[in-house]
Amino acid sequence: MDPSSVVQQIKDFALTEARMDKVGIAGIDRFNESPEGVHPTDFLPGCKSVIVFCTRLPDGAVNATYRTFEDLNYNVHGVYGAFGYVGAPNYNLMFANYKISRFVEKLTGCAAVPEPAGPTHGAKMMSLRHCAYAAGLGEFGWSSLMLTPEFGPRNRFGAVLTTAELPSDPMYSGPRLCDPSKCHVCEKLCPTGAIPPYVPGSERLVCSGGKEIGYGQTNWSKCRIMCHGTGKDYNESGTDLVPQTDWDPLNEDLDVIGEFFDAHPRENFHQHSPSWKCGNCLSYCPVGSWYRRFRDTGLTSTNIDAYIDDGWRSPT
Ligand code: B12
Ligand code: SF4
Ligand code: SF4
Repeated sequence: MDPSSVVQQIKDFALTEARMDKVGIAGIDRFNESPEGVHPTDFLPGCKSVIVFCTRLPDGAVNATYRTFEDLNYNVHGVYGAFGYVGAPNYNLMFANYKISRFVEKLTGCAAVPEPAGPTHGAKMMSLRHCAYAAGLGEFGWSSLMLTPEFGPRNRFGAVLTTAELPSDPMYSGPRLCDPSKCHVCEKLCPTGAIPPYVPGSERLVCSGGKEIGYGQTNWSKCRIMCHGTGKDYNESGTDLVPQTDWDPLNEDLDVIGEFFDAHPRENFHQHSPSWKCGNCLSYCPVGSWYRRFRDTGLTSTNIDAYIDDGWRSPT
């Protein structure tokens, strides 16, 4: 069968039957720089292509983070957990993965492996943001999130690995989406300081498809303090699980998170512990029509321009 017709059928299926918002393909050579253990062939021997897709987060789900941080209405944050993070988006991706992998197997006769989309499904995972970059869906932002021109960071990714050899999509070649020398929104609005200030030369460099890009070295322990809901406003412990003064925790300082949420599974929403209790870097990033979607609609009253130099505007 003509490879371009196979690709077209797979993409049409992903965008219609599987209801994804974007799809791209990365040939196996795009993963030449994957670390050992998370290369696609570690998951599927003989893997030749990775089909990567995303589901856009509804603006109404993103609204829940504004209500939490701007109105201090912590109860609303469950809406973000359910419809912006671990609930609907992960399950939407899980079913899309399943459908697309079955379609690819039927169409090509080759093996197709659905990759889990989030921690809900356990096990070691490939890095889906690197998969999305490799498939040309967008570029990394300083926050380390993957930005698509259409939705900025407000999308979640899924991937299907296959032994079918499919032509790669071009790498993203539009205007640079993020300029951390001018935009400091994610750094300044990160409540734990997990996202460092931009310092030239401090970025983590990655390369795929001959295109190198750098992004900030986010401190995951600091990020987890917020995402896992350790603050007393975010769980029923009555106290901060990790002292608010401990802004540079070691992994063992965070063990208490697992212990608390193991004992309070009601608060976890099908996960080992919640991981949706923040999301500011995702919600306030200007890329992806932020002003039109969120400022002009009145969903947020935060003046992100206070954290942008020289009137910089994202190209999308
Ligand atoms: C665990 C996890 C977390 C943890 C820890 C984060 C971490 N990266 O360790 C916590 C809870 C803190 C977290 C927070 C958030 N997360 Co999270 N998280 C994940 C998860 C489930 C696994 C990440 C992981 O450990 N990957 C495995 C390691 C190997 O990958 P890595 O660290 O990215 O890769 C490193 C290397 O191995 C190497 N590498 C790996 N593969 C490759 C390939 C190539 C080609 C190259 C060159 C290099 C390379 O480069 C990296 C640098 O060392 C992913 C889903 C997934 N499977 O990707 C979502 C995921 C990264 N999270 C996501 C989101 C949305 C969030 C939050 C916004 C959640 C929220 N509260 O709203 C925050 C954002 C924080 C931020 N600034 O990025 C989305 C990101 C979407 C996007 N637009 O980019 C993902 C992709 C889930 C999804 N299905 O879309 N998350
Ligand atoms: S908030 Fe600004 S610096 Fe951060 S990722 Fe988005 S565009 Fe880049
Ligand atoms: S999710 Fe919150 S704590 Fe984590 S990096 Fe983003 S803004 Fe910072």
